[in-house]
Amino acid sequence: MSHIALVRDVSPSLERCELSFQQRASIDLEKAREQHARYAGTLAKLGCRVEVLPPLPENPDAVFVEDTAVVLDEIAVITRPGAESRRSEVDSTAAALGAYRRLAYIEAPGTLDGGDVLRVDRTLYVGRSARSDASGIEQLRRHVKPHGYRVEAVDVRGCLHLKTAVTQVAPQLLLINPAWVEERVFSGMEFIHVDRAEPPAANAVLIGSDVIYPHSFPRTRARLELAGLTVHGVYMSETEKAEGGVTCCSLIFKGS
Ligand code: CIR
Repeated sequence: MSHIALVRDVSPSLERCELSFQQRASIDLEKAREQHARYAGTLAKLGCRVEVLPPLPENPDAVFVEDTAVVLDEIAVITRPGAESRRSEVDSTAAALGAYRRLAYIEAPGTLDGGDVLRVDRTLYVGRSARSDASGIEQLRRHVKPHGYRVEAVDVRGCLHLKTAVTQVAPQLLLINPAWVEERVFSGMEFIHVDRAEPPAANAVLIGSDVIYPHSFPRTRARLELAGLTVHGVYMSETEKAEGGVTCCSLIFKGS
């Protein structure tokens, strides 16, 4: 099954990004663009057809396309991002996704960021975060229930999104920072913990049996490799300064 990966180039205004937990650090735009191009190249190498969304130079966080939609095999739910500065990003994502999926929308006053939605089989775990509220989560539940998905709201603390705290790295295996989200909500799953020295290391992209993972977290990467996983390293230092991880920079879904 081939995958499509939607990405968007780094905006020149990235340095004015939203920040919730980190101090503002100066971002090398050239380097950010180069790293992003290599990230897209890794997606292509792993079999994704990479589609580049139109640039949004005035939207600092527009490279983090994951937050603008939740794409399932049956439907795409266009989000209403929790940060007001990000709301205008969704139109171009919707225009692109309309070619592949029936669209549904999170409506005001609800908010939802795609970074808060972790799909494991037919369960969508959704972070109750500063970005995703009860109304957004309930609207998502209504849209996906007819397609056989269960929505499970999960408390997250200390980080931006649920997927900053936990992502899937193999069929029954989650990579998790247990200080930010509790393991017990993910019943039936096994876990790899991030190394204590690398709190933001739980964000990985899984494509088939390949894991895309930042070079920034070598200790946790060693744990993934010890578990027998195939890891493809990417440099993400510049988007990490904007609190973005590897999942944030793409929307990956099955093509036809
Ligand atoms: C934001 O605060 O919205 C951006 N600076 C970072 C978004 C990262 N996205 C993600 O984790 N899915």
